[in-house]
Parts: sequence; structure tokens; C-alpha cells
Amino acid sequence: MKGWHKKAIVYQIYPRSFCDSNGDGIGDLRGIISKLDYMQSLGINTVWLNPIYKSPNDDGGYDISDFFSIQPEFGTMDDFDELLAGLHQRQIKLVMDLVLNHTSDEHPWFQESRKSKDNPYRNYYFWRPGKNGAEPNNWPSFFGNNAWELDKTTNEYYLHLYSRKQPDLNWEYAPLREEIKKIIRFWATKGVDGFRLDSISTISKRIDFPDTTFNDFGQTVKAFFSNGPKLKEFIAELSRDACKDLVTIGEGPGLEAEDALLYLDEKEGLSMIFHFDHMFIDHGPRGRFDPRPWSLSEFKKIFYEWDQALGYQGWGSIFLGNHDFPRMVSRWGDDQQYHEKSAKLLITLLLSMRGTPFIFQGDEIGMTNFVMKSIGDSKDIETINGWRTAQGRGWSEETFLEKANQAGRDNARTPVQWDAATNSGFTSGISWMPLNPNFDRINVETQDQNPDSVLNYFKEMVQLRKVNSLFTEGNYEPVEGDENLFLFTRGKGDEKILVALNFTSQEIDLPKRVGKLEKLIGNYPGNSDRMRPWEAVIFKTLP
Ligand code: TEU
Ligand code: CA
Repeated sequence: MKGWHKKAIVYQIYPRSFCDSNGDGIGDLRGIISKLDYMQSLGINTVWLNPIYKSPNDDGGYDISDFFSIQPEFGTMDDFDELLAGLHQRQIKLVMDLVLNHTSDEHPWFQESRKSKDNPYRNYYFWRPGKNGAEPNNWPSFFGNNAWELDKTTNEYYLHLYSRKQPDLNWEYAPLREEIKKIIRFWATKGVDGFRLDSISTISKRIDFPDTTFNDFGQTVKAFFSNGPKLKEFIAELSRDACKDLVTIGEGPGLEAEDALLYLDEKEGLSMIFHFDHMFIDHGPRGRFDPRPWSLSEFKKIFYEWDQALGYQGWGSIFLGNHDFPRMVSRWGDDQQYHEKSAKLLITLLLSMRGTPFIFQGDEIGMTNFVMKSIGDSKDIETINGWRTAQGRGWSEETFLEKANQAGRDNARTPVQWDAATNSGFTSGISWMPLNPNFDRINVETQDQNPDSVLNYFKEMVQLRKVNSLFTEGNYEPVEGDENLFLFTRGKGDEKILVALNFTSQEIDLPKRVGKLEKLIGNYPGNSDRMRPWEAVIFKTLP
């Protein structure tokens, strides 16, 4: 059944770092099963699971070598079936993560494809001869270096927009599209409720492969990788033939608001998309390790513009962090003095915005960025390759480490902090990734016992959103005020609420014109005429 996604409150699980059941230091499916009651206690009604398929794990499982089996480190197909049943028993839907832009180079299709120019699988990928003894064009990959890799066997290059172990699939080739439909049907038959389609914005290539004319990576993604000539056609075909009753959430790096509408359609398109305009707000020309300053005004404008563009035709996905970005409280809040206040403020924003909210594991307790002491601590291909590129430009380790600690993906991937015991209750063995040392203070067990904790505030906000349809159905209007306040109303019929968020550690006045208000929820006790540091309040507006 479609349509449920508008009422979804999604909890994102990164399996490797969620909970380890067998002491090998790696989170797994039985670990997730052991936390089903916890998920239910949060009040969420949907889980998005990052990839759990068989994978050499070059890129955290986004390099799939078998779409029909479970990564042995994560468990078995029986474990999966039990997890799905356990979720459904609790009225929680499951959204799987599917990577269809590329496979692992260890996938049998690619193993065949690389063998000879006339292999039946040759066309599953993009193979091109070199140009004047070099790569076919100048496209950079997301993870540094050129996006083409020379393969000795046939002396041709294959395309990889991500790592060289992630060759891009050729959607132009109809037999490949049929294989993809089989994968979707296999999981749909098991009863999964939907898919988050990884990097779906890049599946249709400009097959003449023109050189990029931009130095700015983000512009290259927009103009050359994403939004390709057959994207609409490919998405429509997939939706018609394989995703009929499934909710689909397209991950859309490089998509602009106007393009997004082309791909959102109840029947012949995606149910929702993830855009990245706010998530790339501080990325400079060379991406995340090349930061540029950002302002709250810009940030607010992005939310407004997307809401306007999607209107009531499409539907938005609201998120402030995931497995690819720093922790939301460290990035948009103050993870030191105002840790608790700002974590609650961001939860207020997530759960009161128009669109479907996605919360990443650990953000419900305000987990923070992890400070690596050397690049050797990084487990992420993007950081490791980024460091290689940075070295080529003469950067010192200290300089790069500072950027990686601010912007890298490792930040989101440290294990979930369950309690204050050894290894935070994540594993009884040696964790695959270091724990954030603050788990003695920031953990589920401690917060569960404290009525004022971030965790309990999260649960309250979830309940508020669930009982009041204004949060899902109401329209969204920005309200003018101090530039450091994020103010907006949600309204439906005669009912209206005002969401007021102070994104600074200074006190700021609310604008005079807001009228009579009654507080519904907030992160400070009592009322104040001024917004206190990192204060978040939702008011009911009174006539
Ligand atoms: O990410 C694709 C994407 O949007 C990239 O811009 C992303 O921000 C990435 O971190 C590169 O900077 C998806 C997955 O979420 C990511 O984990 C994978 O590495 C990537 O696709 C390749 O499958
Ligand atoms: Ca394990």
C-alpha cells in the first residue's frame, strides 16, 4: 500500500554500529532484534535500514556483491525474516536501502563484464577506450581522483562515480533493468514496505560523456551526474513494473527543487526524495573537506523554497543528519555548553517541519561528533581518499584532520551509546570502531531515567506529532523575525501553531506581531518574553 509515508516518522539504523549480539564487535541483525522494544518505545512507526546485503564493505555496504543474500557479518536470511516480522508485529514498517547506481566490482555481473569486450555482461557497465592515452573524460569521482579506472584485461576504462570498487551500472541496457526489477520483487515478496533508493538521481548518464566545465564539485554533480536525460523514464518504468505498492524514497544528490517534481508521482514515480541543499550548505568547491561559512538565513530559505516547490504535489523528506554527515547537534547546534538544549531544539525542528521526519540512530539522545586523533582512526573511504588528495595538495595531517573531524562521515558511525558500562553496551568484544568517550554521560539508559533528557523530549515530540494532524497536514509559513531565530507557523483550518527556535546562545526577542500564544512544548521550563539560549518552543496561537 502506498500513501502511508506522509504519516511516517522514520528511525534510521546503520546496522554495523547499532548493536552487536555475538561479541565480534560488529553490529548485526540479532542486535537490532534485541532493540525492537526500544524502537517501539520511541514511538516511531518506520525503520530505514542501511544496506545489509552481501558486500566486500569497501563503502560501508554500499558496494553490493549479492542483492539476494545477507552480509554474513550481519546474520542470516532467517534473522532478517525475524526482524521484519518483529517490526510488523509492532506496527513498524521497514524501508530497505537499495543501491542501483552501481554494484561492487566483486559482483558476478562485473566479474563477467570485465572478462572480454564481447562478454554478455559487458553492457551492464560503462566501458570506454582511453582518450589520447588518458581517461575518457575529466569527471572527478565523489571519493577523489578521476571517475574512470583502467582495467588491464581489455585495456578499457570503466566508470565509477564513487569508489573504484563501485562500477556504475548501465541503465540504458534493458536486460539490466529487468535484473533490477527482480531484486525489488524478491524483497517486496518478503513483505518489505518500501525502499530508499541510493543515488537514484545519477542513474541516467550523459552517455556522450562530455568533460565537466566546472571546478566546483557540487556544480559538476548538478550539471553532469544528476538529472540525466532518461532519469524520468527509468524511474517511471521501475515504479510501474516493480514498485507498485511500495513507498520509494529517492536519494537525490544534485537535484534542484524544480527537477525534483519531475520524479515525484504516486503512480509513475517516487513517493519522496532526499535533497541535499541544506546538507551541502557549508561545502566549498572541493566538497566537504573544503568548508565555507553558512548562515541561518540561507538555511531557512532552503527549507522554505523546497516547501514551496513541492507544494502539495510532492512530499518532502526532512533530515538534519544521517550516516553520511556529522552529528546533527555538533553541526547545527552547540554540543558543549548547550548540548541538551540544542539537541532538543533540532528535534523540535525535525518533528514540526512539513514533510516526513527522519531521525538517525543516536540523535534521539544527542550523540556528538567523534574526535579522531589521527587519520589512521578513520574507517571511511571518503576520509581516507580525501586525505590522499589533500596530501597531493601539500596539506598537513593536522589541517586535514581538523576538517575531517568537523565534516567527515566517521562522526555518525561510532557505535550507539546504550549505557555507561564497558563499550556502552554496544558489544562485549572489541568494537569495529572506537566509541565516543562521552558515552559515560550521553547514553540511552541514563537518559531513560531522566524525565528532562533529550530522549524523553524526543518521545514527547513524537507523540505530539502523532496526535495532532496539523503537524502532517498543516501548511507551512515562514515568519519574519530576528535573523537568528527560525520561526514558522503550521496551520490547518482555524488551528495554527508557531514554532520558535533560537539558534544562538544569546537571548533574542520574539517579534511583536505574533499575538496571543499558549505554550504546547518547549525545552525550558516556564514562559519567558525573550527566547533564551537555544530555546525551542511550540505555541498554539490564540485568536
Ligand atoms: O550517498 C550519495 C551521496 O549523496 C553523496 O553525496 C554522499 O553525501 C556521500 O557521502 C559522498 O560525499 C549514498 C550513500 O548514502 C553513501 O553512504 C554512499 O557512500 C554513496 O551513496 C555511494 O553508494
Ligand atoms: Ca556481531
